[in-house]
Amino acid sequence: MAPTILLFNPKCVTRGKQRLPMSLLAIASVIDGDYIPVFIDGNVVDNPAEHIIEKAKATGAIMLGVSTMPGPQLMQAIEVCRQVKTVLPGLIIVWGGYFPSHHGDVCVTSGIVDYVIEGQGEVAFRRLVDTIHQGGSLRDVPSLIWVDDGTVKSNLRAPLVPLDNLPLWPYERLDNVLTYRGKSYLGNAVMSHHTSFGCPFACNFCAVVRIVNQRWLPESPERVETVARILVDKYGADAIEFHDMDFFIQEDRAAEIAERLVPLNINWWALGRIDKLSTYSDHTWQKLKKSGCKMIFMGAESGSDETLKLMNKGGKSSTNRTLEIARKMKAVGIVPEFSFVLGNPPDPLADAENTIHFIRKVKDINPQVELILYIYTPVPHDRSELLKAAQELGFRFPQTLDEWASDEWQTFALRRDPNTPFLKDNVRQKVRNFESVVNAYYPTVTDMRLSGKMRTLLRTLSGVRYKLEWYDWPLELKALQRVIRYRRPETMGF
Ligand code: B12
Repeated sequence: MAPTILLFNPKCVTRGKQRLPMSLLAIASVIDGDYIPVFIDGNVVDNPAEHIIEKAKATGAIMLGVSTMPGPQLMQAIEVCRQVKTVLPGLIIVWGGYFPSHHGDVCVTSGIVDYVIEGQGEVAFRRLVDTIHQGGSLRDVPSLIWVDDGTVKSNLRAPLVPLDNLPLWPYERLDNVLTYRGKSYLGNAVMSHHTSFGCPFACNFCAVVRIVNQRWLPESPERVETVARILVDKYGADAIEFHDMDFFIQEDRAAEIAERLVPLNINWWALGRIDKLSTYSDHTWQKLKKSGCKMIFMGAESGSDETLKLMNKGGKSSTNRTLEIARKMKAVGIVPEFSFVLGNPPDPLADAENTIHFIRKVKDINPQVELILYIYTPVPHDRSELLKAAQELGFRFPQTLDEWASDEWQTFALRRDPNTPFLKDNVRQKVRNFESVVNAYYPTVTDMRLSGKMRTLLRTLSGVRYKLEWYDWPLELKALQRVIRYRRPETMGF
């Protein structure tokens, strides 16, 4: 009988909004067959620690793999792994994903995580599992971080593997794949996929840089079609969210994927860069539209060309291109979703005010533009001028997992109130007040529960404020948004 490997996706969404645990599906794909991957999803079960302990006892599993992003997911990862370690100290706990890839030493010195795999996980995880089960030296497991004789050791990263060389994800190993079909603006059975890994750029605020070091590994259009057909034909998806860091890096690839998606008759959403998309031909835009592309998420980041430079946004990024793409997409009929990072050092207040002003211009051009407003939140990044500036102003990352689990660092991870020493309360307040007014004046198209009447009420109530640029104390709007439970796409997805 093949040995069992337990895989845990800690809770990161409200019940009913769970997405396929893509990170764990990816690492399960390379062990499936020789080992039996068993998934436990904290978004689906109420007491994951109990489930893990029961399953470990029932199957004799000796390893638990955990995928961890910063934020609430990290909280549950810590809680559950601590409980599991207390009951089953012999169960080897391996963490991978965004948080451990950035803070591996904090994880392996916590007493609850035995190993961390940094970056792309498939090859390294397979090697670790074989080493644990069949013997061998930990020194030969690439991308591994662990503690040996009281000191933290780390091995060189595994070479990146092209995605077409990896097995398809074993959806059938999930307890019930249909649990991962959601309802949204896109459709009634929305599922997700990731058609590429990484990003060739090195923006100073971005967590992806450390994971792949400016590489982008795309699946071929054929493979994307194969996966989309599995989701549609086998699991009944009527829409797909493509969560890649950048789906649109190659125009010919995006155009071919669009052509291949046409017969599937689905809606879809993906992420891309403004400078890349602004060079796409009209012909390609028409293909995207025809294939069901409803909305594209883009990092517009700032209303200042200077700040874009400071962010090392790279390519041909500029505020003019942001305005251009807003105009272009209005004509094509695909909704742009722009995220902005406000409150950047060295002068967070001036930075926030400038970008707020710019957002008004964007909305004048295309009122449908969806907005996601983040506050600058440092990530470990070897070459980041922004991080250096933040550190000079007193910023430092937590040194222990328990500190990361504190309320203060939870809000940091959500990038809404990062509590950074240089960010004065007035900046955060300014951004949040503006957000309440602009979201009331232009209610999101993605909230299917908002009736026409509700939209009119929000717009009427906020009209004077928006026109006069009077954002302070929008208590009446905040109260109304609370009553109607206005959805914020940046924390809830759509
Ligand atoms: C899907 C997703 C989500 C989903 C969660 C899906 C789930 N797990 O159930 C949702 C929408 C809920 C979500 C929420 C958040 N997310 Co999120 N999310 C992503 C996204 C788009 C894709 C992740 C993914 O599945 N990738 C596909 C897989 C195949 O790649 P991967 O995860 O990197 O996994 C590989 C390796 O990392 C490694 N690996 C991963 N896990 C494991 C585990 C083991 C044991 C091993 C060995 C290896 C391993 O191997 C895998 C295969 O190579 C990423 C951005 C991105 N495109 O990567 C952001 C991202 C991870 N999220 C991020 C953040 C910050 C959040 C939030 C905390 C905050 C926010 N405001 O967005 C919220 C949390 C909300 C909450 N309540 O907890 C950031 C993390 C930033 C950072 N500093 O590290 C990212 C990078 C987005 C970004 N560009 O900033 N997210």
